[in-house]
Amino acid sequence: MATAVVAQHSQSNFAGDVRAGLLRSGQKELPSKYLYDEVGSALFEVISVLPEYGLTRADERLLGRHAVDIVSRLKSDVLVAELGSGSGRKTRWILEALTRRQRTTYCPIEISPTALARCESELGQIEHVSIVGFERPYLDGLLAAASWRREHEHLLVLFLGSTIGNFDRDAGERFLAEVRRILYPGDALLLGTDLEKPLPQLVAAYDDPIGVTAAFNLNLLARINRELDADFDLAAFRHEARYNSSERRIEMHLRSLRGQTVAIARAGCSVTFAKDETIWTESSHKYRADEIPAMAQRTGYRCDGQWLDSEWPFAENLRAPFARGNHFHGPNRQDLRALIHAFESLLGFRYRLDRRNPQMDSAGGVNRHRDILPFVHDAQV
Ligand code: AVI
Repeated sequence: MATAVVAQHSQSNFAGDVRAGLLRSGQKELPSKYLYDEVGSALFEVISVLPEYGLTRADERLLGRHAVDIVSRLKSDVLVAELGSGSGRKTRWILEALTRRQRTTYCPIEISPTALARCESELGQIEHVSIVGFERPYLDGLLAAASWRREHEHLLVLFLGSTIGNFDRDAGERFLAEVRRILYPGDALLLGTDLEKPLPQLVAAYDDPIGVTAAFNLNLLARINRELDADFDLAAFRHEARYNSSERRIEMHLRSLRGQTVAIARAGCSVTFAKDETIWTESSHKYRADEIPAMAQRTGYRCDGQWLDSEWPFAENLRAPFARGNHFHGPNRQDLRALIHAFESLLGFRYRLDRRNPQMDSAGGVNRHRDILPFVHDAQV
């Protein structure tokens, strides 16, 4: 029953966002979070192994090489929370390094139940790791994970894969500052950032020759056809990846190849496109390694370490929250727990995969480890 509520709730957001984005004056836009339905998520997995798209491999390489060093810089007894865990593959390195010194609770935070299940099957077999997944938007999930930790535990927040690059720069900084507000001194944030690189390399990463990224982008229109009963002719749109040098970002667009009108029944609208008009579907901002410490400072952190990949410019950045004067020490732990519990009983649900809990283990399979209370599902931040 909870799943039905999710579907209804998220579909009405989807319809509203599609209508707002396509009927706005000026540049038409669709939020990039809608690229990731089941088909889009599967296509993204393929993108991540394309020879032209080195980002995911660089992220994995850095974590594989430096996880032990990264973990050695953390205070002991760490609870790991990951924002947008995806399949969880990269996280294995960090969890394995941590389990050399402690039992570890890992809290993946995802709005996609499929991604959470994939993450559990990827990481659920690591000894001494308990997984407590939160099917929530990032900040709600992080608050819930923060309330889960025990008195002596520090939080390590993972925000990998340069997902920060998909936020506009200001919004990204506001988001990191919000994360900071949930952290206490002694906690840490590990942030993956894709770096600037030569233009041909950058464009090829988002416009690969076999067309996987084009399919990933066009799937957004196919998804609108499937879920909102629209009549987009996919052959009348073309994927485009352009570099915006003043904003230092790759933009993905869908270009209308002719003048056309598209009906979107379940969004209650029709949209007219001029020939060559585009829908902007995603931004992927690129960074310079040396701008990251200043960005950390602006959002309430200091940089405790940076690791760079030599094959594909990419940086893993370890940030520690600094206390601004004496007045900021994170939210009071008891207030936070009370707030979360009130929030959970009103709106929340807890998705739990706990391999340490003997009652759950004796119950058997993965699905029986889930303890689902009623919930309201929101769009991802
Ligand atoms: C998830 N995100 C970091 C990817 C990126 O590179 O911005 C999404 C992506 N879009 C096209 N290719 C990959």
